[in-house]
Amino acid sequence: MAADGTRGGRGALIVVEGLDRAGKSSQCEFLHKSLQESGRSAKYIRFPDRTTAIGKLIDSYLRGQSQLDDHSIHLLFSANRWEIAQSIESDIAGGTNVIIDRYSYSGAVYSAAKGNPSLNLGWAWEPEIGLPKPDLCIFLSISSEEAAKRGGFGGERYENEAMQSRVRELFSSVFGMQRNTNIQTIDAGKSFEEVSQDISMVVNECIARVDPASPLGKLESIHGL
Ligand code: Z5A
Ligand code: MG
Repeated sequence: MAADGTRGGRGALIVVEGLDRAGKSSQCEFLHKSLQESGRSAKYIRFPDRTTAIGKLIDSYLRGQSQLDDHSIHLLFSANRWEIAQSIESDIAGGTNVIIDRYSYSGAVYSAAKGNPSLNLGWAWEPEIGLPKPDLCIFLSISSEEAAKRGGFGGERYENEAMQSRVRELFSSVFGMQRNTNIQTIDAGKSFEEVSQDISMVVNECIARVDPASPLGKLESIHGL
């Protein structure tokens, strides 16, 4: 089955990015269910995928149970994507729409936001080059005031205001420099239903536009990083 429920054709790769508590996971789950209910083949993946051996190292680091050099943990996050890249490509080729909750953009900005002088955005993006390129990247934009209303930070690393405000600036730099990538910013401060309607609109447009004859792209270097 193809992305739009007809025979033949490939699926669409849809990435959802955003700051902490923007609603990425709840919206991805809802989108996944909606696509399936409309008869489309769909899969939901989230990064970090904490179930793999690499993912378990990441989980332990995020919970503060282990310490790792900034570059090492950065490369583990990237390796966690590479270990699943082939299966994403084959799902897409087989006509399944794949929804990804956080991807390379989170990978680059969270590591660069640490302010390590030998780990800037340019360095952080390099290991992402060659990974499957999204047909659509949705950025769920939320103000720190709106995010604060959704409950306090959890106990994980990076869940503090200073880090989040650097992440916000870096997301805007990375997305501002993207050429040839379909990035759609959606106001995630609205009600859940309003946000899901906005998401559904851009996703349906993307799925309708995916050219069955053109294969999934690969992430490229970002000019200016
Ligand atoms: N990280 C990294 O450094 N490098 C990488 O390569 C990757 C990630 C991939 C863990 O990520 C950390 O890893 C993260 C980035 C870093 N660090 N930080 N910060 P994660 O994805 O596992 O984090 P998470 O625990 O899933 O949190 P989250 O993604 O930040 O939350 P969310 O998915 O965006 O939000 P949510 O769980 O869907 O919703 C949050 C709450 O808001 C929940 O109670 C909802 O019911 C509520 N909600 C959702 N939408 C609404 C609306 N519209 N109105 C009101 N309330 C709402
Ligand atoms: Mg989440």
